[in-house]
Amino acid sequence: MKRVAIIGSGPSGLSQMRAFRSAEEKGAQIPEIVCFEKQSDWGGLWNYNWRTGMDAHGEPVHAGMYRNLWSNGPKECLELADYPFEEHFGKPIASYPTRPVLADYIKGRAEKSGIRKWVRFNTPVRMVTYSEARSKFTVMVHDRMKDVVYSEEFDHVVVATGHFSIPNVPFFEGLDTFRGRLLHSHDLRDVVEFIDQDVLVVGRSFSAEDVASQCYKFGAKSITISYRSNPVGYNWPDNMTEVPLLERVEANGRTCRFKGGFTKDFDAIILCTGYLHDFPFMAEGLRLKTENRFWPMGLYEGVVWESNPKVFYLGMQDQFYTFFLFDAQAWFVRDVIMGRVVLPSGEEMAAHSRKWKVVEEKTYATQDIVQMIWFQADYIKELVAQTDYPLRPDDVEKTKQHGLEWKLNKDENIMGFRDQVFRSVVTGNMGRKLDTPWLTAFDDSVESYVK
Ligand code: FAD
Ligand code: NA7
Repeated sequence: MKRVAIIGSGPSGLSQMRAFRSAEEKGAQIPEIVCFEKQSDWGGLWNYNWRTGMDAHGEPVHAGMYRNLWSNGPKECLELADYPFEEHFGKPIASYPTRPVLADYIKGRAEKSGIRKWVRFNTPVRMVTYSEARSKFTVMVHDRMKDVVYSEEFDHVVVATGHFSIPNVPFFEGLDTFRGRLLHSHDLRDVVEFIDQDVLVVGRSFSAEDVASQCYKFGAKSITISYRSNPVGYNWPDNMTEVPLLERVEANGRTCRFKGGFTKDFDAIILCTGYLHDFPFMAEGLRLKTENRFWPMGLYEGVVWESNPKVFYLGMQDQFYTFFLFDAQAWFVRDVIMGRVVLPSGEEMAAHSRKWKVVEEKTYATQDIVQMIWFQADYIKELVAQTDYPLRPDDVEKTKQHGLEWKLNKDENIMGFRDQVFRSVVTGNMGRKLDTPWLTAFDDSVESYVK
């Protein structure tokens, strides 16, 4: 029987296991599945971890979500097609769930699927190599509970380790002399430490936007967002402002100088400068090397490692869509492994990827997030059309409207967009309006959100 190694049991790894389980439930003979997970539970980034730096075993802490993080996109753009939110919570809920609510939801489907037996927790993967002669992968892992390093052979490897956990930390002149609190957003756990403080947020993407908004919500004195390329551009409240890129921290260890000459003193600097795609456990030749893009190169249909199509990467794209994007990918990967989808030749795969890349680059050139969302929707449509994933291309098409509305809502009120609700393309039902608007809701528990 074929053996498949899945590395990581975050949302992507769970999607992969669910895809195989779903085939099995329909009577198919599936390969043997082994999932290696370095954390002690599944859920990936959605597990809140009070630790920063190293975990209890001395492994880099994977999860970088903070208290009171709410989804930054509508749940109707991530709902798992075979497990609606209504099934999990027993009633409609609002459209921008908190971190604990989303963690509970993804774990709910995994538990229901009975796949825990496939996962070896506390087991980081150290190295994956391929033998042409044997047509097998050797996966070397470290069982941290027994403190034993061992290797096993597999026919396929699915890398689902995410790409938002190794911080990208640029240096700015004088940063090493800064006397306030200095951190990357990966190490942020609670913004209450910034109440009444002057906070500098460096970066202009999703993390910068959300961390800055959280600081405002919880009562920072002022928030300054420093952008490299363009301002984020929302209609920010009065004590929030955008300035060009940080140039240096002055010798007094407090004053920051920005391009164009603006200066201001800060109590804290939060680097929201993104993450690195980093897969040190993949042997050279199997290792994806890319920036955070909607179309990373080298992956046919965004998942098949073109240089060795027995290796797959899940969720490696920049993400507007998430959980059902991972499902769409996982169903496709499953069908390739099970021989239901036949891959074209290497040249054809590369040509197909280049075609998508051209469209992606044109889309980037517009600098229009809605165009990027629609690009990602088109990609998902192409994937689901090739498998029996319950979400159909027409359903995905409908979510494009959600993406557009999401952007318009943010343009209208960046501190109020999370109060809006959307219609599920899975159940056809509207989300339930929030009792307490996001701006004044300080309890992110499942009980409070779902009540
Ligand atoms: P991850 O969730 O990163 O899971 C990867 C898993 O692999 C982890 O469990 C990890 O422990 C394991 N792993 C890593 N290395 C190894 C190894 N060597 N061996 C074994 N196991 C390993 N998405 C949204 O939809 N909405 C949001 O609001 C949202 N907010 C976000 C906020 C932050 C701060 C961040 C960082 C991301 C956010 N995301 C959000 C995006 C997020 O990437 C996805 O929702 C999702 O978690 C990606 O799933 P994944 O399984 O691909 O990766
Ligand atoms: P992103 O989306 O990859 O964005 C990274 C940001 O960091 C982006 O604005 C970059 O600027 C900025 N950046 C990167 N390097 C630098 C340097 N050297 N100087 C200044 N600015 C820099 O990561 P996020 O953390 O925002 O989002 C990742 C996930 O976390 C996402 O799924 C969210 O939902 C939460 P640029 O725009 O390229 O000029």
